[in-house]
Amino acid sequence: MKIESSAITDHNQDFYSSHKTEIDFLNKKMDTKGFDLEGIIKKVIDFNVAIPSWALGTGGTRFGRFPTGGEPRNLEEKIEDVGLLHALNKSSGAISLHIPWDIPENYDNIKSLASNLDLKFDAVNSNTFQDQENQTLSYKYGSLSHTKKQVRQLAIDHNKEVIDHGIQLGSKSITVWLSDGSNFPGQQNFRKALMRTLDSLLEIYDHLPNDWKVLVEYKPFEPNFYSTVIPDWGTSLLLASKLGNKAFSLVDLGHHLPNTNIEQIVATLMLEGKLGGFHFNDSKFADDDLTVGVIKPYQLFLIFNELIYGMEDKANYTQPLSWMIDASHNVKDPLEDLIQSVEAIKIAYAQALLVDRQKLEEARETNDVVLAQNILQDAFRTDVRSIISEARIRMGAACNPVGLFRSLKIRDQLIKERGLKTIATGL
Ligand SMILES: [Mn+2]
Repeated sequence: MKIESSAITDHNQDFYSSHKTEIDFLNKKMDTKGFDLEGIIKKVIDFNVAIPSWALGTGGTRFGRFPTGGEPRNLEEKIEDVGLLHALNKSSGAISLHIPWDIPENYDNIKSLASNLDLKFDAVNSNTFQDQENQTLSYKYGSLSHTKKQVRQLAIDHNKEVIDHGIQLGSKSITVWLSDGSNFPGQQNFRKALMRTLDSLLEIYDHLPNDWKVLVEYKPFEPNFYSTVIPDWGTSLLLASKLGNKAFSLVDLGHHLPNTNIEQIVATLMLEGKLGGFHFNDSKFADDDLTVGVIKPYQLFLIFNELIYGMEDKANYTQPLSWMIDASHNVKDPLEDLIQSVEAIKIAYAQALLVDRQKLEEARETNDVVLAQNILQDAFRTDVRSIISEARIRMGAACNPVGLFRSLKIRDQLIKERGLKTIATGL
């Protein structure tokens, strides 16, 4: 299905007068504080977040799965769903594919479908955390770190193949997340496993085109519960540094132990010019795949505060980060959930743009702890939703995307088109 632009215009008309009151009020307030609201609106407009193909279907847990209905059955329908999202919010203009779940049958058809919906292809993702049908060697005991050379070679070749698919589609990066690790003390030689992983990554790195990046993702536990080969940002940075200047670390918010100071990790990686990508989600405990900003919005704001420092540091920020949502959980309509996630990201970004950095720096230099805290919280407690709405209106997106999604009965239409019992590839 397609959303007509007239549906969006009509929808926005209903919001316009109340929105105008709110944005005018905020504009006056920010003006007296010396902020350029216009510049902030432009930055919010320019901020796009890629949607992963696996977030378009209802996620499951190891206990079960409760599909929503009308879920995309193939790559074409996944792209159509991202097209719907992008039509509603004009901020989800890229899709991130997962190979082998999303191997295109015809590159040209897939590319023209995407470009008709104003979508690009973000990072491609490899998968060596499960065995594929007819796979003769198993990843049960690891992939790029496996003790057997033949298994490592299978995983290396797979990653090269993922890069080749990405080249055809116009992607510029590959994200490597390994589930490799061990479940029991003694099972794995840490040193050998890390060295084997580096050797494997070097082979993959050699296959990268010049204008490509490899993003090395880390995770402290799960599916392995004693150790993972790339558990933390230190190991990721170590590997990325050894690989070369086309290799970067990728921070996934859910891939940290509780209470980790993620904003400090962001600050350090960006100072080193080694942060390449970002996966947004939220969690109460670990990799919970919850909607961005639903549990820890202040942390998200603090992370954006550091991301802005990083992006403004022109000497070390030489190429744009890959921004992506990485979440897939099991009770909401996946499209409504993604709309909420993109909104939460933009809110945190806009709030962080309202930090008075000069005053904050002065407070820090004079060790005025109270003032420093107040400056940050003053920005965090500003209601910036009218900025997000203003950005949406200017881009031709819906003022209230979830509201329009519901009033147009998009899920009902998708169920009518695709059926109630549909399962996306890979889920
Ligand atoms: Mn991730």
